Amino acid sequence: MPKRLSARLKELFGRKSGEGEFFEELEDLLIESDIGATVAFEVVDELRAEARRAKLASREELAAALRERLRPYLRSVELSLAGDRLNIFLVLGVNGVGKTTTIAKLAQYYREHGAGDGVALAAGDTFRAAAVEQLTLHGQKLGMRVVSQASGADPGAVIYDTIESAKTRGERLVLADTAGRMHTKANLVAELGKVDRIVRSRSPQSNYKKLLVIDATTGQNGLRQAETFHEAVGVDGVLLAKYDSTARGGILVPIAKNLGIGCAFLGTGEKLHDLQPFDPDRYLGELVGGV
Ligand SMILES: Nc1nc2c(ncn2[C@@H]2O[C@H](COP(=O)(O)OP(=O)(O)OP(=O)(O)O)[C@@H](O)[C@H]2O)c(=O)[nH]1
Ligand SMILES: [Mg+2]
Repeated sequence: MPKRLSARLKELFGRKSGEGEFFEELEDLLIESDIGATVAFEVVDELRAEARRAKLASREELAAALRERLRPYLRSVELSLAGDRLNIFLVLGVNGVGKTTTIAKLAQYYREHGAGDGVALAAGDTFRAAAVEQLTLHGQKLGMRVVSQASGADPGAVIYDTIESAKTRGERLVLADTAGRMHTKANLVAELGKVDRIVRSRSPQSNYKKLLVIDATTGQNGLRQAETFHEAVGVDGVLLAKYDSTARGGILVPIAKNLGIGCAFLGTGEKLHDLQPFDPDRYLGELVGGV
């Protein structure tokens, strides 16, 4: 795996390079980390001016200034459970980004943060053959209820069933899986619109959130995915999965800047506890490092 941005910044800051060269390289590194060219240019211009004005000299000062400059571009979303009504989180995203795994992690997280065992998992991916099995297995491990129908069933019907039974049982949270649909296929996006309409019309009082899983290793394409899903159904928050497997991870910046969507969680591995609520300062501390 290529080196993380923080490691490369450390190298750059430690090298004796001329001012012009230094800031150019800094721009390149920021762009390579997925934060987007516009933000990289803006931030480095500001930093260059600030370094001259305030005579920032030490690496620590420059790194702190860089973190401070990037901070306004980050947005976090807190996903706490409403206490007085059913919470419904619909988990979206293209193939293989980590939706089903993330659902299991969310189930574990909310078990410890307000829902107890009152969590139901909806096997809304009726498209891929092994998807129901995969979620059922997670449900067994977690000791949580999974609602499913046969492969090929209408995902809207599965999610509707889950919501109705959760209401009857007084459960707190429904976590609904969906098929990994390619964001270029208009018909699949339309199907998602149908699921969305069903949830909104059948459960208008609920705390309903649509969460988009983005794979941190996919680079700028993540922004395109977010645009497509946001346009199709509206996205309330991003979950950045596989953050442990990438040297980049800056894609949250253009997603927040261009679409105004904040990040709710980082996925940091394949295990149930590998999920962190998103903390922008901690994230910047890791991304940029202290140098
Ligand atoms: N390293 C790492 N791997 C992850 C993370 N989240 C998911 N994965 C892995 O990514 C792979 C795909 O995960 P799934 O949860 O099946 O992805 P999905 O989006 O449900 O896939 P489809 O249903 O096929 O669209 C699995 O091997 C997971 O273990 C993460 O945060 N870190
Ligand atoms: Mg899946």
